[in-house]
Amino acid sequence: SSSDSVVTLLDYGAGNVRSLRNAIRSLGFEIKDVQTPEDILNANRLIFPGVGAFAAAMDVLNKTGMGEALYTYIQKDRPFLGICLGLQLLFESSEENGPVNGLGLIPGVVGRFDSSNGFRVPHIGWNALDITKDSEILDDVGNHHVYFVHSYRAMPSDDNKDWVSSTCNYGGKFIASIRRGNVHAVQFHPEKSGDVGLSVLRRFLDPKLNMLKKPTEGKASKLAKRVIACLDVRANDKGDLVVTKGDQYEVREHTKENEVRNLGKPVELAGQYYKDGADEISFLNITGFRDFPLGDLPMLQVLRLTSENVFVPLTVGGGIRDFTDANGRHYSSLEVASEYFRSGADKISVGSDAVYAAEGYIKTGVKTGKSSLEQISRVYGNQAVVVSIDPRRVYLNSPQDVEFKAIKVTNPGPNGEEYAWYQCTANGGREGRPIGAYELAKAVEELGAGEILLNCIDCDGQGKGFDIDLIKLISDAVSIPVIASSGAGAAEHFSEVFNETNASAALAAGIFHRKEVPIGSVKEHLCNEGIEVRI
Ligand code: 1PR
Repeated sequence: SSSDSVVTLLDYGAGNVRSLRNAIRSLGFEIKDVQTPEDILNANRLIFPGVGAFAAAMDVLNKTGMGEALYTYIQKDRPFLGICLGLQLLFESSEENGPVNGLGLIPGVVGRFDSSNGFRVPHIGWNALDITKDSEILDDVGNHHVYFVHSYRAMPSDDNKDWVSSTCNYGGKFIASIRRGNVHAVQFHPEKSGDVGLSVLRRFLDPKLNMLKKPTEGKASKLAKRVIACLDVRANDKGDLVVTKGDQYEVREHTKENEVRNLGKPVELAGQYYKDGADEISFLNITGFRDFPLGDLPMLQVLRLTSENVFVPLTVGGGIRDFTDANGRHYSSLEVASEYFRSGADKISVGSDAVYAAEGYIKTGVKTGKSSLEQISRVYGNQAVVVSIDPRRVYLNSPQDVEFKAIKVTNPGPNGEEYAWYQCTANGGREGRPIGAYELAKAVEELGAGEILLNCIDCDGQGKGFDIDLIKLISDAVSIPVIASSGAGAAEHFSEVFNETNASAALAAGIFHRKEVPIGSVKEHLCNEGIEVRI
């Protein structure tokens, strides 16, 4: 193969680079992995997808001599594309676990987003950019949205204005991309930004495309509300992995055979939803609480195959916990999560184990550092850790009837009860726990969750709309993004949840699987209602 079709990749092994590899391959390029600092100096084009925490990344770069090689390579104006942390590391320093020195090529300090004025941190989701300078690789971006996921950012200033090629607004302007000569870096994830993201990679990989000049323009948007398709996955009685869907979490047909409802094949459906415009796809292995996921290799295979063709974020949940197998081999929840990340997941979702961790934390007030949430967020960052809450509504005559947070409900209960609390469950709704959704949400935010997937067993599969009371309660209680889930039955339910609560995203399963309302119609409806979405 000609050297033009080879790109060098600097992957120091700290996270999921599988999607980027898949994206590069899907564009017809081959990857050469950096093994030594010389490989950097000898590269024709180099991509540096920074993953993990700033300090840890700098540590590796310094210890291996890669940092010095990178510095020289970029100083010589060799073709370079940094992604996410790969942009941040070019700056002088970062406040992330620091201050920690960066490569010092670009003036400025990388700081944390300020969540005090209602902006949720991490910044997760789709934004359009203010393109301020001709940057070639952004030429197809225009007013399209691209996908961000980060808690830290660099800000534009007089000192770095020669570098900045686009900015974005999230509680203040931050740098979305830089460009000087052959050196490019982007804060967003092109490998997770659908077709538009692939075009950014393509233009970097094949500079001949840039001779076909187009005017570059783009106007920054608000953070778009996300529409997420969810696939509940489990083995049916024949042992095949199927997408299933419950009614209030009951996934078996009401027939004599009592078979598991089968709504399609996971990889196929995920591919379809990507084409239909889903902003994100979640897989929940709903029997993960009883089957050990690393024993459940088909799920890893589903992720591997899906990530070959799906270039939006993938979340996977089910069974993430410490585990000892039949042979006495112990696996930490971090090992389980790592296997999911390696197989193509961008985020993992923890259900039952988060309930136990939150209960323990509330009881003792002590963070042990040992819970799955703490372990995984320490290594992969809290933007990679979702907590899935499975609450059930319990009506009350008076909020004083329980020790948990109760609210006045919009629709009174069957006996005229005016209040309710939302009791958390574990093991897919099978086990009611002594903790409310409100208490759980606040506790897991402190333990390292970066996002909450908020289900509601009462509404699941009913198609009557989201539980607005619950979603309002939780999205006002935390400063991390909340995904509203359970009950979508019409496009109007999506605008309702975004107009009436502070949810950042809305997730649905049944209406998409049954092809009642396509994702495109949901987006169109939201757009007509004046709600920012990625089209
Ligand atoms: O506890 O860490 O092993 O994780 C198990 C995961 O599996 C949890 O995230 C839990 O929500 C999920 N789960 C367990 N049992 C079921 C079940 O249905 N029997 N599914 C289940 C949860 C709920 C939503 C669903 C929405 C939207 N599924 O994900 O997709 O309610 O549905 P709709 O739009 O059709 O109303 P752990």
